[in-house]
Amino acid sequence: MYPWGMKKLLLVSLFSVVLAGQTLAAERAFRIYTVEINGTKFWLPSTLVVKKGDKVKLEAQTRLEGQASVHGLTVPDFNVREVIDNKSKAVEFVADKAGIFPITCHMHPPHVGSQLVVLE
Ligand SMILES: [Cu+2]
Repeated sequence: MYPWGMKKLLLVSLFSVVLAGQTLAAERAFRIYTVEINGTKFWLPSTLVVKKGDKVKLEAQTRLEGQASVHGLTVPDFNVREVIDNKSKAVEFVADKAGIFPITCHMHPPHVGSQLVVLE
């Protein structure tokens, strides 16, 4: 019922509307360090903010000496569980759900490391 040119135009328009509704996933890279201040260890920066669907690339390293230099980097909601020492280690995952998620140390449970904020 539509001429071929009109059908093509309709298809292109429809495709554009679908694409405009999508937020393209990006790659978010962070360099994070464990530091200790007055006996409390935590990750810096303490809050990482990304968008849902982003690939999160962390370069994690502790800035502590000797035995105390080894800590866990755990983001249970994204199945991340790594042991980090004072050499840089790459950790990658896709933030496929929105919310506020704790980042902790699985080796020393009382640590409250930091948080990942995934925006919708
Ligand atoms: Cu720890």
